[in-house]
Amino acid sequence: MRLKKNLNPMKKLSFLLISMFFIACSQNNAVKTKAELLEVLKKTAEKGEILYGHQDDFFYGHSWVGENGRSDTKDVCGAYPAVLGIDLGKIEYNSEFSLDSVPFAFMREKIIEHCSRGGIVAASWHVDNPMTNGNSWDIACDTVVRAILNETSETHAVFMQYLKNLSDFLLTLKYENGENIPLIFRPYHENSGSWFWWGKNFCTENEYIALWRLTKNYLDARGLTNLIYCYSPNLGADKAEYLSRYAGDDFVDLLGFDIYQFPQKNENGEIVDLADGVYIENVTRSLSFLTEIGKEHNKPIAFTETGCESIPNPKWWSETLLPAIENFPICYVLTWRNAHNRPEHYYSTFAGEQSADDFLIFFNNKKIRFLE
Ligand code: BMA
Repeated sequence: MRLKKNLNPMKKLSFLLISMFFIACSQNNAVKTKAELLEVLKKTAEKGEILYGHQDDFFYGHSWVGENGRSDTKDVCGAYPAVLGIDLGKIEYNSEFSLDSVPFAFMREKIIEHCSRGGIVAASWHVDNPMTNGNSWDIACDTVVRAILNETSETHAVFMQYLKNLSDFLLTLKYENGENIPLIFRPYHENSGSWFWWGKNFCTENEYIALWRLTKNYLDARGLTNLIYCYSPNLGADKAEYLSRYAGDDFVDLLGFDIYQFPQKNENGEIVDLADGVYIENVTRSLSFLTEIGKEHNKPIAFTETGCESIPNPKWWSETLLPAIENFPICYVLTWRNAHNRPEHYYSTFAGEQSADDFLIFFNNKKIRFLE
């Protein structure tokens, strides 16, 4: 910082003090501990507010990649999302790039920047299959979780190395003062479906729970006590199904749901039914019983992933998403990523996109909060 030469010493001193005060205030926005982050999530819901989140928002967008400071969300409404979704897939090999080609060094930089400004990060982990070396979607074998739990197996050894590499990365996410950044960690998601190797048809309830506990115990032992563990099955039938693979109140801090909208298409790939009604019904039914579970277990709740690919309804934000969520005490809603290399694969708006004007209605709704 350079001080103006013509200021007298007293003025210089007050200028310095005022600047230090503002710098301190801006750093004070940062959420410092796990307890503080939990409090922020709970308070947000109590105030009737919902934080907006977007996956990979700072890393790339619909038609750009790796531009420092850019965000599809900000391009449209002038603000960054409050919650940055990230995915740690491929960190298990200590790779340079994530499964969606994000350099982990850039990811780290953006996480630190976002959290230092008071933002929140929610991390999913599309971890590869430790038995087959296939990806998360490799479901050829239905004994992967069992093998991980068998301490004498090769798969167990491989998976423990995956956890080590994951934790090595997480341990580098620190504020300038060296303290670990509190993060939402959302592993083994959509487990009530059967498309990931940890899915419902590929492990028993007890095996899934044991995998979850093994993970938390390992990360705790590595000093990662700053993580908010988020359990997020896919669209659910009822409370009993939701809780059947719940690892317990000591192992989970935040309860979530992933629910997407799938328009019906004809044989030519044309949409014949947007399925807005089915989506709203699915979301309201699931969030209703999630609200009850949250109260019963004294845990905050969130809508951890959602969207409708290519947003075919230009009024989706105000006429579909908002009515589906506005009456529930969810602390955040997160829309999935806008891929830069698959033109149809986007779940949030971007400059020039057909729902951009409607997104502004959503943005201006006083319940929905962005990074301030
Ligand atoms: C899926 C798709 C994939 C992506 C994965 C992990 O839903 O978006 O293209 O690799 O999530 O981010």
